[in-house]
Amino acid sequence: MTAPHPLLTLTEEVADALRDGAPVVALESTIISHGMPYPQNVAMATEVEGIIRDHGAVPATIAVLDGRPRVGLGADDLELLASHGDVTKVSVRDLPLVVARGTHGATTVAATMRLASLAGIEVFVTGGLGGVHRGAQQTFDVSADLTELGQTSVGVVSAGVKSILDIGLTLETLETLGVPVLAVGSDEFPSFYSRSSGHAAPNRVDTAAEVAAVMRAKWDLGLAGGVVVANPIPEEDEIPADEIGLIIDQALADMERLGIHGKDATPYLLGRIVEITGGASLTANIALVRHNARLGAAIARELAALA
Ligand code: PSU
Ligand code: MN
Repeated sequence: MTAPHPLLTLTEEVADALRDGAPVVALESTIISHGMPYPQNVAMATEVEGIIRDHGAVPATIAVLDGRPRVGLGADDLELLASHGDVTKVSVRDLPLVVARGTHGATTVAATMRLASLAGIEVFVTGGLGGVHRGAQQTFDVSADLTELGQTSVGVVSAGVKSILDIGLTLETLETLGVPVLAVGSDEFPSFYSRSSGHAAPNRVDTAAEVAAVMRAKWDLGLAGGVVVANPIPEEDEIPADEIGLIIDQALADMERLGIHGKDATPYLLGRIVEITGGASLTANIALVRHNARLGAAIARELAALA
């Protein structure tokens, strides 16, 4: 591979793995700093790195620390991201700001994809993707995660799209952007807390090898951009769609009443849903990330075997 970008700092472990063509899995940091409460967030981040190692890949959690984009973090870094009050939520448009100012940033799916790609990492595991927000016809609130999926060549493993978003419009936008959407072991596109969403999956796959083959074929064809791998939450961990639906409606109504919008919308909604469910949504969220980590490591191994 070519040398990673000079502005990036890779750990030796990640740099060695990439040089050797060994499996590497990127992880985001907004989920740590703005997606879950402390201390469950740092426990989740640490555990997920362990799961990826146990499944034969090297984890590379990505964030900006003191203005430096970092690929691969240590325990102190994860603790800082989880507990420090002053970590900016960084999507692609925010990257230049935190780098120029020398501050800390937790990267979203979009910014993590971009930094992973600059480092030469092809597989990225997260919980949920950003997408087209409900009411986007008025607010224009469409996550930059979708823009990035349209142009940056990384496969992203998630549990689908939460129904705080408009799932149908999100799937339409992914189609427009030329992004393959693969649901794993399901004919339905999953909705994060629930296995169902009421939307058919654009494509079904049943193995990590199939996912890796689609990713390789896309990029071998010269088609830049991501692949969405939607991995339904395990049955024993899911919150039924009708149950979580009412809670999401309440959280959305609370957000509207408080006038919260823009980049604060997703973090507010996630926090409010944890509050209303008395922590049950957090338990489900952690379970699905674990499940995604196992799949992501398997996909990275299959990709490495194809090379
Ligand atoms: N969904 C989650 N947890 C998260 C996020 C989404 O269940 O932490 C984060 C991800 O980092 C995602 C970001 O990229 O929110 C999307 O934010 P926005 O809608 O502002 O683009
Ligand atoms: Mn937004």
